[in-house]
Amino acid sequence: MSASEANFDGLVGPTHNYAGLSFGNVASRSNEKSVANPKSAAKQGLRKMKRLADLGFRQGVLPPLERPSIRLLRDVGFTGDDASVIARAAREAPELLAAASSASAMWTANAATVSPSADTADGRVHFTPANLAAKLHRAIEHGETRRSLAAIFADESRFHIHHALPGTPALGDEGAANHTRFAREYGEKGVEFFVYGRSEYGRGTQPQRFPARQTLEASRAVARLHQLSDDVTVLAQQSPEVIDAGVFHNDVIAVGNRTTLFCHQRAFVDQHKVYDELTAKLAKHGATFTALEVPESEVSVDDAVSSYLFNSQLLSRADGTQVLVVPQECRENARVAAYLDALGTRKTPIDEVLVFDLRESMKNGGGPACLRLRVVLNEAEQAAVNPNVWMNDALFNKLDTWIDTHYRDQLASADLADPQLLNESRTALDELTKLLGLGAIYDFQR
Ligand code: SUG
Repeated sequence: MSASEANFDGLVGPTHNYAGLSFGNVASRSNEKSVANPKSAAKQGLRKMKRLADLGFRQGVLPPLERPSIRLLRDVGFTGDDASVIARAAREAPELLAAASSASAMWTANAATVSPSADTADGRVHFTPANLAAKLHRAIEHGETRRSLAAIFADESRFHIHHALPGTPALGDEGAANHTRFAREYGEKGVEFFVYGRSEYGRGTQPQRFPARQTLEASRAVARLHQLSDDVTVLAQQSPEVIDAGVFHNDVIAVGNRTTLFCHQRAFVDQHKVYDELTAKLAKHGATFTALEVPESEVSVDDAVSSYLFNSQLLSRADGTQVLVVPQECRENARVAAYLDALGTRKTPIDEVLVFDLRESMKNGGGPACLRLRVVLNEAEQAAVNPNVWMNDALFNKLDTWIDTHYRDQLASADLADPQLLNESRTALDELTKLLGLGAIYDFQR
């Protein structure tokens, strides 16, 4: 059956701020405590969705989570009414209040790992929400994420939404940011490529400076849950030295689409063996694998980390040509800009480059690819998705007005102590769930 890839972008939530919560993510740490602009952050993300939808790409939206998370603050011992909980947390544990307030669910590449029905033994689309066990502010996402996925992909005969893996270091899972799916056509059986940073029980090298968030054991568990056979699964280890250079997810150094892998020369351990395995397994499904590898001599790993060249979206147009969606930081790095300009003169699988302003998200280490969850859907599956989440002129206008109504222009770290932020956020989310027809997905609505 014919299928296409839909991208579901996370709508930036009203509490978007810079709290320096992600050790190992260079941008997050270096922008700690700078003043954020939630309204422009949300609009930048929304404009990306709209422009890609206008270009004919299938585009959906995923709602933000309830933040600040009063549940987290109560779980760590703050009591009283909601305003007292926030006031005490602000006084006694501002770092926990910051974790409870992060709008990090916007980076939906970390929401879940998704396997298309063409690859799974039971012929359903499988989703495993990521436990995001490496960081407190992210480890509190998966329960709510699961509820919103279940509200959007509700038909259990077509969609299987698993529970997150146990949230423990041995099973640290960061979702689709460390997963790429290759196939000749989206609707055909393909190869799912899982990239991990370390193994809990195996031997092997580990980064020394920054944490490896994804384990081999977690990747294997997700492949098992999704009923993927060996002939559709390839596992590879991310180079520990690039994790130490700030590549905290594989999607900061590699992106794939259909039969193309666009990546840096230093992305993986035993990189050529990885290509060989992808080539051999894809050949079994009639597909010819191509790696477009960028050498260190043209773009260094540091350039890749600061520009987010590989945190791009590689999208197929209807005629089969491919578009690379990059953040504007790629134009501001001379070597990366030169590489992108040279693409036009070389024979590569990338036919066009589109540049987006995603500055607000980028300052927290989230580029175009972080902001989207890819879901390959055949026609029947597309028809089973909640229709209200598809981006079009009407939804764009509604969301644009909704952002204008509910979002602050600025948010500084001190503002997280303001109990009014919780009320504003709840009012906004309540209206959003009605607008998207999602039912009661938040705790405060129950
Ligand atoms: O998990 N940043 C996110 C960025 C996630 C990017 N996602 C992908 N590469 N797919 C993270 O590190 C920063 C929040 C702060 O510091 O306020 C943060 O969570």
